[in-house]
This record gives sequence, C-alpha cells and structure tokens, in this order.
Amino acid sequence: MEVSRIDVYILEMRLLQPFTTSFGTVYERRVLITRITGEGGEEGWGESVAGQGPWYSYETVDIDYLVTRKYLAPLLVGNSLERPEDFASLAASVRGYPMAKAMLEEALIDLYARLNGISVAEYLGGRKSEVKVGVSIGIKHSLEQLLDEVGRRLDEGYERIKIKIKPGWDIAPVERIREEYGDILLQVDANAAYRRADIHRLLELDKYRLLMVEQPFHYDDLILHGIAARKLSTPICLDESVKSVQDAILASRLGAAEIVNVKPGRVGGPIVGKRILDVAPLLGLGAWIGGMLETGIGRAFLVALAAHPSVEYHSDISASNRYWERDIVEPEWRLNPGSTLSVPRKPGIGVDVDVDRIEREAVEVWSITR
Ligand code: OSB
Ligand code: MG
Repeated sequence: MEVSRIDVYILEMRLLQPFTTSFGTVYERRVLITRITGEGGEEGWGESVAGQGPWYSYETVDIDYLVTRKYLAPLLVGNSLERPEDFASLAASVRGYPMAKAMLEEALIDLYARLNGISVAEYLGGRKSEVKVGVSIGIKHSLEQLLDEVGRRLDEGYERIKIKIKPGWDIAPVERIREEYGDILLQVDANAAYRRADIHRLLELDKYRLLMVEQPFHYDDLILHGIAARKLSTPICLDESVKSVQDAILASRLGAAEIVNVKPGRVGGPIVGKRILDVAPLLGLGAWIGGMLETGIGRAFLVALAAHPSVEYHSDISASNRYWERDIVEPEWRLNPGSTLSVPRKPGIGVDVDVDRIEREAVEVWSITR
C-alpha cells in the first residue's frame, strides 16, 4: 500500500448547540481531517479528535495540524506499508500526539479496506450490523434547560442519556432527571473535575442507579480512582486515564475501573482501540466507544469499533443531526428505531465524503506529494 499524497484540511463547523463540559464550551467545532491517496488513486479519510484548546488533552487542532505537516506526514509519504499496523512503528519516533497519529492511521485503514474490498468494521474485528448508541448532553444554564433536552433526546429515540457533571452540577441534575423520566439508562461524565475531598458528592450519586460515573478524577490518578471504586457502588468508567493497552491493564489491576470508554483518538488510533477491546473481557472490564464531537468521518471509525463483540454498553455515537446542520458525509449517520446506528458493509468507511464542500470551505489546506 503506497502513500503517494497526503492532504490536510481544517474546517470550521458550527455545532447546532454549544457543548459545555467541566472544562469549557465549544460553539464552533474546528475540525482537522486528512485524505491519503494511494496507488491507483484510491483514497482514505481520517479525522483528528483534537479540540479547539488544550483542555481534554494537550493536543489541539492547530497543534495537530503543525505536527502532521512538520513531522508525521513527511514520515509517511512516499512509503509503502504492508498494513496500517505498520504506521505505529513508523511514527514511534514522534513522542505523543495520539490524536494526530490516529487521524493518519484512520486514513490508512480506510485506504487499505477500500483496496481490499472490506469494510473498516470488518478490518477492526467488528461483527455487529447495528450498534447501540446514546447521547451525551453538556452542562446547561438551568435544570429546566437540561430536563428539556433530555426529554427531546428521548423523544428522538435515544435510549441512553449521559450528562456532563462537575461539583455543584451533579446531584440536583441527576435527581431531577430521575423524578421526571424515571428509570431510563443514565450515566454521568465528570471529565476529571473532582478532587479527593469531593468523594462524598459521588457517594450521594450512588442512590440514583447510574450505569456508571465516567472519569471523576485527574487522568493521572489511578490510585484515587481505585480508592473511590472501593467506596462507591456505582461503577467507575475511565476515559482520559486510558491512553494505551498498558493503562487498561494497570487500571484493572488497581481496581480503578470496571468499565473503559475507548476513543480511537485518545489511544493513538483505532488499532490500539481494537486491542483494548480484545483484552477488556480478560481484564474484567466492560467497554463502550466514546465520541469527541466528530464529523461523519471520525464517526465511521467509532461505529466500526462499536461493532466489536466486547462493546456491551451504549456508545457516545449520536446521529449526524445531533451535531450538524449538514454533515460532510453522505448518507449522514441516522438513528434507527431501537437507538442504534447501522454498520455499513461497503468497502472502507462506508460513507461518501463531500470533497467539494471540504475543498470549498476549508480554512486551511496543506498537501504533500511523494
Ligand atoms: O469526555 O466523552 C467526553 C466531547 C468532547 C470531549 C470529551 C467528551 C465529549 C463527549 C461528547 O462526551 C460525545 C459525543 O461525541 O457525542
Ligand atoms: Mg468522557
């Protein structure tokens, strides 16, 4: 599989609604995507899940754009790879930047899958034809606004709701949702906003029958997650803390989590994502796939991974119209009855990318040819 050309684009896409987590609000999603052209002109697409600013991770769209142009793309272009797996060792001299690496690895997987007539899901060990999905709802200005959105999402057909929490926006939102909507599938995500002294707030959440509490503490603090896990009856799920297969092993050894949220961008690409899913049952970890407000390109890899047999929980992969007025893929990702998305069977990512629109609307474009 020869890499003859790499294009990198930055787009600015307005979210239908601003999205607020414990670390800030996104209005306009700056999006970094790449196209890799191989032999015979076949193409593959990938997306970096880096955000606007260095809050969820040190990576940002602009930093990944720079790292890709200056270091990663030059390593790859002109090379011939046997399989997408080979990219990780090729790129190992670049320390860190898992999201930038994941973007290129995705494009290589898409290209490889198209050249071999298989779907990306098949390539990544996905077996399901439909994946169960839920919706992730940000922090709101008022409880009324939150209840309103929860109601709207349930009406749209999402059967699992995740809300973002932080100290002070946790017990009341959960209690009101339970009062209003009863025994729906409900979980919370703190994005590392809690400290050791806040454990009592999490203990109070125990009575609300939550599916899990996601990443309550600092990403480096597996020990504190382990201490909290022994006190809480609600399972702890790790997101930010798990950046590799080794982290998943360590988390399970320390009793720091019962569940892992697998995000291809956070772990350096879908291949390590698949490996974590492969070992999760051996480690006694439940698993699901996390989203990062991706366009339809990144979403294709989330759907493919969610088709893996280890994924039993609903994933954070909502339909295109939860995020965008119009997505950059055709067909858009649509919610089926039963709160699922369909896993495409076509070769590659299984959706068509709107290249004309990307080239028309890109605010930055850069290419390298062999
Ligand atoms: O922690 O899961 C997270 C979005 C941006 C950054 C971090 C997270 C999220 C989400 C959104 O929860 C999930 C989605 O894409 O719908
Ligand atoms: Mg999370």
